[in-house]
Amino acid sequence: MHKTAFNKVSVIGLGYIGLPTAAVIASRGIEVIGVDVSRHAVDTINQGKIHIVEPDLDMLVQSAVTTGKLRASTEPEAADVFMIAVPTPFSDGHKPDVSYIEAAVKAIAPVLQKGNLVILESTSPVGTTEKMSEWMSEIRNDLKFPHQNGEQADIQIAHCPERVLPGYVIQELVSNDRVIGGLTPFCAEQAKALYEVFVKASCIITDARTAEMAKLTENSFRDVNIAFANELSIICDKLNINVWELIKLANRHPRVSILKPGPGVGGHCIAVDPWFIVDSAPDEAQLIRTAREVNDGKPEFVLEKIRKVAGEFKQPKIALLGLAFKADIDDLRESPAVGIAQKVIQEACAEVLIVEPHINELPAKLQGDNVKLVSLADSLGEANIIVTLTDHTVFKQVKQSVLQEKVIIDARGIWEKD
Ligand code: SAJ
Repeated sequence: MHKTAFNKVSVIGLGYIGLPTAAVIASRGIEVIGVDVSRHAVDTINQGKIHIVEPDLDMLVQSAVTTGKLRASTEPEAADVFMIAVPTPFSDGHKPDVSYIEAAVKAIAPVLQKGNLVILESTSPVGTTEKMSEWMSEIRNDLKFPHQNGEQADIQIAHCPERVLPGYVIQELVSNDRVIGGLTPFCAEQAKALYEVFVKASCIITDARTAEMAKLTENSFRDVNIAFANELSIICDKLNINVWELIKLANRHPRVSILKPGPGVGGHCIAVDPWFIVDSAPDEAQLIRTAREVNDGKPEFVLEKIRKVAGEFKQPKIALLGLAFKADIDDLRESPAVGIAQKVIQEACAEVLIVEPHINELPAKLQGDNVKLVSLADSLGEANIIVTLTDHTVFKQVKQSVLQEKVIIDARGIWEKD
């Protein structure tokens, strides 16, 4: 057994998880080298700047780069620890796509040395950590890996799923408990020692498969609960009941805590991860699959409302407030708001004014003759129909008097009276 030193940590993938993790570890005085395939990301970070929006991350990266503790590169190099934080999307038919993990693992394999620790942070289908061990052993048959050699392995491998909430990443990286699953108990112990360098909460050890499933379970739990709220909103619409008031009243029960309905579930996590469970157990995961379908169906419900209202105007001008998948971030990934906007534009049922304070230009798929990106003030002045798709704080601050003459579809319930 080779105890791992933590003098140099390499973080593979400098996105929403990898970059904050790299910067936090560097802030503890450890040398960190961040690796990403994007030249733009690498160059931006090496200038002490960031290519994503996340509160407080800019300051942290700037100080880590200035003190020389963090630098970025497009090429992996030798280190004591490798942390993999690359995307795990799904491909057609909601099949998990672990090709980015495979590519990352194959890229680091040539620089691995005896005693190294490799940690998978990316949310992954059950069995991926074992596969990582196999992929690396195919390239490095001079080294012993845990899937073949157990505690006698030269390389330790563990899964520690990231579980930080976008918008609160810096805080939650330090304050959230971590679940650490090793391919062997020694792998888990080594990974735990690393996380204890920067995590203030508990680091709990288990095996890799349970850690993989724990992460998928957390996000599926949330998806199922959001689906409940979304289904309620559709039922209430049919029964002519204000769902927001209903939820507020039901939540006064000491054991009821219903989440918020919305225009659907977005982001790269909750809208994706439950499918990994469905893929592993298609016949058994019935509730989890249905929840996904309910949430994926919600944008069409909002669209139907928009079409109906637009049909009542001679010259409908619709303001769509928000494209990001949730409040106060710039992330448009898997955003139901983007899908809704795209359909409204394509169907050309109105002139469309999009308000998204966190972007400077509309994504290509939302460009067209009948659409423009405008300020909140302009949209409120010009539009006759206003649809809330993201609950950004600035939208919540709009004075009710400004909305009086407008038709409102408040899919986020941001203007509901308390
Ligand atoms: N949403 C609702 N109603 C709600 C709560 C959320 O419609 O009551 C929507 C949001 O608007 C958004 C989507 O759900 O479109 C997901 O947002 P979120 O805030 O629930 O979660 P994410 O995707 O930003 O982050 C989740 C977190 N997981 C859990 O809370 C269990 C986070 O801790 C994970 O680290 C992250 O997924 C991840 O990376 O897996």
